Amino acid sequence: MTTFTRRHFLGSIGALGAAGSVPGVLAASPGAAGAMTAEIAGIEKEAAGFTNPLRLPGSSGLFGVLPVSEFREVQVVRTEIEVLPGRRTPFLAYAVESGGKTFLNPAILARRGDDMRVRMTNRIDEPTVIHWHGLSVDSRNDGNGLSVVLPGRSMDYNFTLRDRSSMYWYHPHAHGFIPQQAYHGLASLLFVEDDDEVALRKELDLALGETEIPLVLQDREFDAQGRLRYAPTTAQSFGGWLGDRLLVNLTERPFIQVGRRIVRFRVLNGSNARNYRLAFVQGGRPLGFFLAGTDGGLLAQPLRIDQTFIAPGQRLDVLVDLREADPALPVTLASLTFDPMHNEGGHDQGHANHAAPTMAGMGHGQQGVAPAVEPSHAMGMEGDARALMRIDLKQSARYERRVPAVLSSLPAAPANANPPRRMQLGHNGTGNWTINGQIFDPKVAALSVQRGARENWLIENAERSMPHPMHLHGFLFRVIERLGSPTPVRELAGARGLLPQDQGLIDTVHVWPGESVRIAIDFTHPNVGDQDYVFHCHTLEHAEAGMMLRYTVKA
Ligand SMILES: [Cu+2]
Repeated sequence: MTTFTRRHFLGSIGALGAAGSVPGVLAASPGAAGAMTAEIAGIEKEAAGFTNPLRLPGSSGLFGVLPVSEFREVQVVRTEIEVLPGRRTPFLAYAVESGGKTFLNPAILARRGDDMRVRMTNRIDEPTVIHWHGLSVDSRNDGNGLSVVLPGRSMDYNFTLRDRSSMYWYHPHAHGFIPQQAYHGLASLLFVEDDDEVALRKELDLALGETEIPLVLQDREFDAQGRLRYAPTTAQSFGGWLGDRLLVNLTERPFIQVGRRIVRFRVLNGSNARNYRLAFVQGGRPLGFFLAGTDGGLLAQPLRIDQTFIAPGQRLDVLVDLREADPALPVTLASLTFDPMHNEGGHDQGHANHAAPTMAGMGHGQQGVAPAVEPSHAMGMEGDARALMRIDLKQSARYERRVPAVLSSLPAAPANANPPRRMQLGHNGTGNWTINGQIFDPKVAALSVQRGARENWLIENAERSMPHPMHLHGFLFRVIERLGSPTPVRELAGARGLLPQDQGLIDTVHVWPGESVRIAIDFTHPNVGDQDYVFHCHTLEHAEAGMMLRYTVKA
């Protein structure tokens, strides 16, 4: 760790940005640039030792690519896989047999308009259910946990994939079991493709698994036998569980080899609680890149940025032009230093004191939540500068493509003068997170909205709180404005306080301590009858500790 603070870094970014549409870029100062160089040099040194080839989606096995039309059954099973080299790790997985091959956690491929018709059978000893994260489906198929599948039982999913092209994902959603089951392996990707998607792949000559690479970011802790360790203390059940090892596609310390061309990375933060500040770095400085899409698909235009946060549940679609890189050096995908703003214990907001040993404990100084410092988490602190993956550059065929100026026809966020519905995020001081003062009760619909209504919601996070990535089931939405953002967030923001991801259609919005974020939701859908969904924090431990509400869309 360097002593370098986020302000130094933030003061120095943006000097490398090419396009003019970057929100919040600031002029570099020479002193800050030196500190940034030192931080990034440390990250690159860490990445130089990475020796494990990145796990990529293949034609079978773990993350095997599987067209949605080629399977009708998925089983939730206990199995073993090799996560750390030479070790067998007990693991939970979605298992599919198709065409004589076995898939674990298949990367499902669909065309917009395709049907998902699959029977899920629960072969583990706990209730579970699959939630199709980001898809707009009726509440039964959403798998929101209001009904679950008991051990030995099955559930049939049957719906049409109506959403825009994007990388969605699927994971368990049985309340009481979500963080453990997701942590032990239940999560994978679902790609929906439409004409915009096909056009982009053609324009940039992209191939999934080769020049278009999904990256699932997760943090995990292992015991001496190579088993996943998930044993949150009371404080961690409230604050969130952080693993000390960073995995990309279940590969620790990974590297890949790619040509000097435009490479597309489709990034999912599949961690329970960890946030990342993503950047591509080389030679002590960040390389700029293009944000092409968010949770709900492509932006209207690519946005040139140097870095962005990604919170649990969120996805980013990025284009990196490696012709801008020095061919003699590797590029590193990094998570840069940031203040995780865990302010729930009342220490001063805005101090980047993540290196203090109490930061991993969470809840310190707060009545009813015991402080807990896990020495084994010393390397697992959120906000530390870390290397995620090394990207080695190789000679490649002549490549002269350019990032297109227009990606999609995503309309601007709808204006709405109606007074917003307020969603106040907080906690009760005794270990539960709350929305509007309420702890989640699955039996109670905390609010109802009318089908077809267009609403603004104002999500207000308390000053003494933690960042909360708030996920809405059933509908994607747009961000209208951010107010009261803490300094390091505001420094990345453009007009109306909006961050780069706020330019897209999203299903999960990150709300920092002290922030009020206004979102616009269109509750139009084709489903008949009342529909019940949930709205919750995607820090999985926060949702389990109460930060979820049930809502009804009235027919
Ligand atoms: Cu939260």
